[in-house]
Amino acid sequence: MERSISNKLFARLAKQRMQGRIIAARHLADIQEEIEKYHRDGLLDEELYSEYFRFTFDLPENAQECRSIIVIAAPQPHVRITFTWNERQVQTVVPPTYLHYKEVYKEIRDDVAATLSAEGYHVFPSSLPEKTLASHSGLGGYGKNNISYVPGLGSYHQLVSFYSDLPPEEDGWSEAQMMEKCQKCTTCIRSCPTGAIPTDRFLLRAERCITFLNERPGDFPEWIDPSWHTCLIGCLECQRVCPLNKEIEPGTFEIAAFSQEESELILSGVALDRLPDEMVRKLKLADMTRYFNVLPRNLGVLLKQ
Ligand code: B12
Ligand code: SF4
Ligand code: SF4
Repeated sequence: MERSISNKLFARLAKQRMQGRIIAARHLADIQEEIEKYHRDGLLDEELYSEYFRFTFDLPENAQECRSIIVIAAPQPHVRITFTWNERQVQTVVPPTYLHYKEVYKEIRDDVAATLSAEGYHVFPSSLPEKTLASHSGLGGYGKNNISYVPGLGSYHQLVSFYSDLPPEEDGWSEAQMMEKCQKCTTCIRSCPTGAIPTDRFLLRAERCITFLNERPGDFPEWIDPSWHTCLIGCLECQRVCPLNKEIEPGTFEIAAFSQEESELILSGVALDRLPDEMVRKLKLADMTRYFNVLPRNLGVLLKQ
């Protein structure tokens, strides 16, 4: 029997350990209502909402024929960057999904577009809440840490989504599920240094998450203990301790090493275009030029611990 187009697509993605699902585009309104309801009820921090939640729930103008939303999970590695500091080799970690975030998205989009165009269909960019898509499509379940878990990939994956004119074979929509393992587990709640994972509700207190605080410039708030900041950018604590990630081996890329002199230059806050070419090359390799404005602060906290 001939395989359906979506089966062909997902079989192709599976060769790169990716998994995907398709939802009927008519659920766009459900997704919008889900997010907007949390906002109306005052459960989403205003600063975070305006900075980060740049979702668009209208179909793009050239994509009015869209009939489906495709969501894909792609496994991602940890990145290790070493800095020499006072004769010590300080190894810092950048959690999965930071490395080549945009390039990963583009590669998957091009791959999906090529597969679908051979069948006469197209993909269009979307700007949607991707964990919400992953959970309602059945691709993944939520951990209590509000992160999406996919069988075989754990939480160490990047989510990407697109609209498509490919008609969905099924509706593809189901209730969001919490992972079974979470029923009797509170490990992430206990490991979260800031209390961002609540016990009185499911929704993360994202404004307390270290990631929110160390991705943006400025001084850390006074209530933050510097020792809570353990990654060069972002935070791994609630994923690192999670039993659902125990068997998952995302791989660690050793990307770059910086000498004492180079580390000092970063800490000095010098502008990116004033750095030696070799340093810029290494920062690009580690995809850290995007976060160069917060590196002096973030690295400083790690080196001075
Ligand atoms: C804003 C944002 C952030 C903010 C806010 C996070 C948040 N939880 O809202 C900050 C900066 C803090 C952040 C941090 C991180 N982020 Co972020 N972030 C996003 C972004 C842009 C939107 C997230 C979002 O939709 N928030 C809105 C809230 C309302 O949705 P939600 O968190 O899914 O919450 C749902 C549940 O609570 C559910 N719910 C409510 N009650 C109940 C009850 C039950 C029983 C159930 C089952 C569900 C449920 O309803 C809510 C709405 O659907 C997405 C990219 C994208 N376009 O989606 C990446 C994204 C979520 N981030 C990602 C990552 C990797 C991270 C970090 C792990 C990075 C790091 N290592 O530091 C941390 C994780 C922190 C954490 N514990 O969540 C990945 C997640 C991949 C994955 N495996 O899940 C995404 C999808 C980026 C990507 N394309 O891959 N992030
Ligand atoms: S640590 Fe425990 S409660 Fe938290 S996400 Fe993992 S299994 Fe669920
Ligand atoms: S990423 Fe860190 S700060 Fe954010 S919820 Fe997880 S453990 Fe807490």
